[in-house]
Amino acid sequence: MEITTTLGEFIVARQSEYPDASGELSALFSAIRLASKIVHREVNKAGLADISDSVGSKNVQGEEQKKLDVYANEKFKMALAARGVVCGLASEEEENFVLFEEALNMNAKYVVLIDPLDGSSNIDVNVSVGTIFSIYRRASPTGQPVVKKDFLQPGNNQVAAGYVIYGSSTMMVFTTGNGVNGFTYDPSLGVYCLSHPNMQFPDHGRIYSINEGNYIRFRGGVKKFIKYCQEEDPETQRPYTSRYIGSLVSDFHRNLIKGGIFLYPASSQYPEGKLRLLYECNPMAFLAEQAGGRAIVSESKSVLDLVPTQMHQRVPFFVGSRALVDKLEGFLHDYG
Ligand code: P6P
Repeated sequence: MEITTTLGEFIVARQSEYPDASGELSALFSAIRLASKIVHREVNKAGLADISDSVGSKNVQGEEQKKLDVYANEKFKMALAARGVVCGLASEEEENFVLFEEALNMNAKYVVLIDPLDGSSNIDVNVSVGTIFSIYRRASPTGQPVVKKDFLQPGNNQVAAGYVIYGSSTMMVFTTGNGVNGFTYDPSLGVYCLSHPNMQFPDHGRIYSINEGNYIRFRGGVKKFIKYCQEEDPETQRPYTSRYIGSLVSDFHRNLIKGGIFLYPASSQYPEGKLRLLYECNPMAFLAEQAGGRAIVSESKSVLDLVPTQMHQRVPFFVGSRALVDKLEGFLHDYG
């Protein structure tokens, strides 16, 4: 790949569009970029090192922690603390939010919420995984320790959000509220290069992504939508194609490029839904809307409008091409 624009050049060039031209957000992105390169290196040799095993502990979700989960969490935490531009962090791997107590950090204006390695159960079978991040300005005054309300902000308050997908290539896809851009990592040069400028969800699509093994546990509207996708109708190019990787970042990324809808509904197994609002649904919803798509938790309720109440709150999640989310919404309205 010839060098187009590196991530660093892109951020500097567009710094003038950031609400904070002082370069703090640029430094924050630099920390995320560095940590992602370290995680990329470890993910790509997981099969060789004994790093993909479980550590024998469970996270606050009660999920088995993989060594890479813990490793990725530590690397992002260290990189973000070191730059002095983040005053606190919330993570899927941390029960409570983490204070960055260095004086420099206490005066920092940003908080970061992160799923350091989403889909990590797939590492043992060599399926792509990802990091998801979400950035807010702190809600409480600078110069004092962050408090819970700094993290329980509605998704509409996000300053920036993105993901890193560790797949056949490693890519960083992010938004600062001015559209979505994708950068592919070139390990031989150690830089991310702009490869997918101005990413947009196709208005329509033929892919639906849902764990159909849970069909019997879904409510009527979701069941009706699944059957709609499976009906024969050449005019609307149905039946659609079912594609489900079981790694949110991978399913989202494919649908962003090809068009489609991802669904993780509430069910009898997960009455509130499985995915976490703060560091999975909100950042992906911000990206989706910036890319011309939609993200809802239920009929006419946008993910980004929700005011969170808990750090690890789960919500139903429907995200993707506008026409497909609209269609699903109709079934949720008619059938619940
Ligand atoms: P299920 C991975 O564990 C994850 O949090 C998301 O990345 C993924 O979309 C979802 O769970 C898969 O869940 O129940 O279908 O295995």
